[in-house]
Amino acid sequence: MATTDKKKAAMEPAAVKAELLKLYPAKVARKRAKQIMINEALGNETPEISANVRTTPGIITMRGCTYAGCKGVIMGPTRDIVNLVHGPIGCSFYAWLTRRNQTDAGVDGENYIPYCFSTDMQDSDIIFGGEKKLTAAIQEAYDLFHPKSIAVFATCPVGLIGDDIHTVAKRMKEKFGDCNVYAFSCEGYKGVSQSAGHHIANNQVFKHIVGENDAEKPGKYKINLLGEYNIGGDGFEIDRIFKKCGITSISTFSGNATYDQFASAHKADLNAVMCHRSINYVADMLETKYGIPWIKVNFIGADATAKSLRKIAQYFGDQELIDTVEKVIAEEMPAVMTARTDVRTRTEGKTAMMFVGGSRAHHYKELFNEMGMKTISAGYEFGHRDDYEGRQVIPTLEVDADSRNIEEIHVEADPTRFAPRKTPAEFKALEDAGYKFKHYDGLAPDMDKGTLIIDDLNQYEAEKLVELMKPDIFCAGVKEKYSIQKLGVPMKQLHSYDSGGPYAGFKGAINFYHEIDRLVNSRVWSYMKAPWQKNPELSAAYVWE
Ligand code: CFM
Repeated sequence: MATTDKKKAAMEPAAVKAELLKLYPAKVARKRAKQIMINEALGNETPEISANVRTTPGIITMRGCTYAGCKGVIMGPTRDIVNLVHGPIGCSFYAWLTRRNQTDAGVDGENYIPYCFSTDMQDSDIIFGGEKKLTAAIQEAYDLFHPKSIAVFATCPVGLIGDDIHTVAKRMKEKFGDCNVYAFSCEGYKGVSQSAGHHIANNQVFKHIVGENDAEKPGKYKINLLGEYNIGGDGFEIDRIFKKCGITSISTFSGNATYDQFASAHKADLNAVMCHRSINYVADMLETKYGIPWIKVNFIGADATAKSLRKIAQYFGDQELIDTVEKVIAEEMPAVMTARTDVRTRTEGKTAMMFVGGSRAHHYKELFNEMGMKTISAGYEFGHRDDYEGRQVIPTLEVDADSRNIEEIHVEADPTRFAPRKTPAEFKALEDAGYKFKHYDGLAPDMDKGTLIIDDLNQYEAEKLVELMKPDIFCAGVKEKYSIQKLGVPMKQLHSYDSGGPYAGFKGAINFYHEIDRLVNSRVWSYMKAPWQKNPELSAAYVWE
């Protein structure tokens, strides 16, 4: 086994790529070839990758749909908004808590996340129209809960039959007077992946909620945390750290978020962006309309957490905050280092592969680095080229029919509420000191030379990759979990965290070190014998043998 492993590890990336493409028809192979990139250059010379393009029909993609991105990802994690799905019950069921967003009902006690709200469309609604049913469902939710807000989500059939969900929402909002009702045209087919759903959600949240509450918010260092969804309690750990540092989080988009937090988001002085893919639209719009600058942060990885906290402190430039942040880092790091030093004796040099969403494949590389582990192949399900190559490619991105399908809303500076957060001289001083606003380099420059970066990896390629390169751990989602484990390789879900977590911040890093250590060093895989290995009368072999 040892010699085979060595041979696999030595396999040239070009040869691996050729193997992945070998069985495809010529046309499909040509298309996939552009989405499989050998990371040959670093920095701005990153080779180009094809991303955010349609999956070839017939390929078992890891992607989700546009509705998943809008309802499941962006609005699902909020706690006091009734998220009502207009569609068949299956769509509702699959967007109901499967993503493990955590919420804390807080003092007001309002928390709708355990509920599944659906119009439960039937055949007759598809034939005769579902607007009446939707109106009744909104009324029922209002009568039962009197929420501050009701959000309506369109599933595929709604778009196909042409229910006018926006007019229904508008009428109900006017009727209630004390409940903001709005709708999302996020039919599953609207875009090539869940990424389109993020954009649709961001637009509506900005149009219908942000800026609705002008009351001043207390706090000295006020920020919004954008693109943090509180999976497995990540957001709670980040909130704990912010609190210790004296940083006030006005709103998180959207883990454990409330309607009022969204409505007050324009009161913050800085936007810290975690997941660039899902939320950079809101960051841009908040800057244009209200003058709030944004920076990229990452709270996955203890070192990355420290770096992000320092970046926030540097922005405010206040010595008191800078000192508190240093004090917090000094307090938190010893426990992190004890755990890290311990696991590194067993994890150093091990290899990982990660194929997750649109940002985690990058963020989690930090945690593996801290453990001395090497990421040999990574990619996104639905990242855009800027998430791979950096934001400098945005002006060159092709606008195709699929992207045109999503409304681009035009945002201007608010005539009364726009306020620059710093003077031009202060901005210049920060930039001269190397501070970067509105900046993201993407995954590729962080990956080693010669590693494989693959967009929209599919079931077949995932198994092939594992067979060819035999990583010590593979990270993706539940759809991949068991097929990979059957190949004898431990699999960690980086969407749902396999019910574990948090992995963000300092405490999260310690959790992650311990879990990954157990997974990559477990002997359970060596006990996994196939029937032909136990019975000499059977003859067969694993593909990689
Ligand atoms: Fe952003 Fe996310 Fe992700 Fe994402 Fe997602 Fe997710 Fe993800 Mo699953 S918003 S892009 S659409 S970090 S649900 S919390 S884990 S695919 S990498």
